Amino acid sequence: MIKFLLSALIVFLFQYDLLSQQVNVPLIITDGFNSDTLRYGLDPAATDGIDSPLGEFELPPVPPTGIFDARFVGTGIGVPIGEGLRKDFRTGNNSTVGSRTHRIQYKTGSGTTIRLIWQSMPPGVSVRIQDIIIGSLIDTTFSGSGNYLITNPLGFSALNFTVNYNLSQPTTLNLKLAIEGLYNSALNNLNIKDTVRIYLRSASSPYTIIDSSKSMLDSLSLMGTFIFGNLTTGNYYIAVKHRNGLETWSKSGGENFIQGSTVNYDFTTSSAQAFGSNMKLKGSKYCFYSGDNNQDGFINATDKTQIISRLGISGRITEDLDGNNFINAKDRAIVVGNLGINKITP
Ligand SMILES: [Ca+2]
Ligand SMILES: [Ca+2]
Repeated sequence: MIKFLLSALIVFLFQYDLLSQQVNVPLIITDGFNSDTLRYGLDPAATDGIDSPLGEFELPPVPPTGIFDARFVGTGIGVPIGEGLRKDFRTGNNSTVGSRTHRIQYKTGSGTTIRLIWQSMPPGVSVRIQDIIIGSLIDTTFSGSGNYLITNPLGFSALNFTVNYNLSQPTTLNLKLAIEGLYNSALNNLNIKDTVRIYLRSASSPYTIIDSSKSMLDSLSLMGTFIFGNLTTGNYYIAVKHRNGLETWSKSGGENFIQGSTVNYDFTTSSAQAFGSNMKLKGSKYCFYSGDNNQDGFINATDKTQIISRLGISGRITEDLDGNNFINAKDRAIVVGNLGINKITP
């Protein structure tokens, strides 16, 4: 029973943490005899002031000489936290990119030095500590696990404590598409696994490229997973490039991407899934046109000539439109069937 309650509690805490999107980082401060754990971080509900719902509370005044103390203070940085806090959270969440400035203040009890100890800081979080006199007598940045010794805590009794958060969460696109030449309609698969590159482009003119990602299409599922690290929430066109496929964009208006979450898009279900309905039905699947061998957005005589010049050659080369590792009349027939087809974009 106790075991069950414990695991239920762990599940609850884990989920709560995910839901709250809170970032909570400990910092141990010790004089070698006594120590305190301060906590800093981000919470969507936090303010610069004292947030009692998050467990922040104002400490009593600093104790007299000879008694150890460590706290966050607001002096000199314009933060309204009274006598100070052990826990100092600021507005943000687990995808924040930016910095937050705190100030730590400490004094020894029985010891003569102060040591800062940090362990397993979250990836993407780093802290710069600087003296408050000129900012360069102590100036060091830390992350991960480690510690820092202040040998003269009377001279340096407080430090500016700037936390840099670079927590942007990657966004995932699960994309399904078929490329005409590679698609085998009888088996409903691709003859080979092949690489495609996705450009996410702004949904409004001039349709700037915001991010790109390369991945392999699975030959059985016709799917690839693409990870984007640079995009913020918004509407984007999914523009697809393949070594001999005609560049094809997703349907008019763009798709909504929420940073850190997953988008699914299937080009194969309807010609309307492509901008300008620029796809070809093969069997039951709508496919990207094959044959833009020089990737200029036109399937024309130049692409045909490129195939003819390589007839009879073996290997994994651009002009092998059907992916059988050989350039022959079948590849030529595909490009001939598509002559005059051009890419269509907004
Ligand atoms: Ca071309
Ligand atoms: Ca071939």
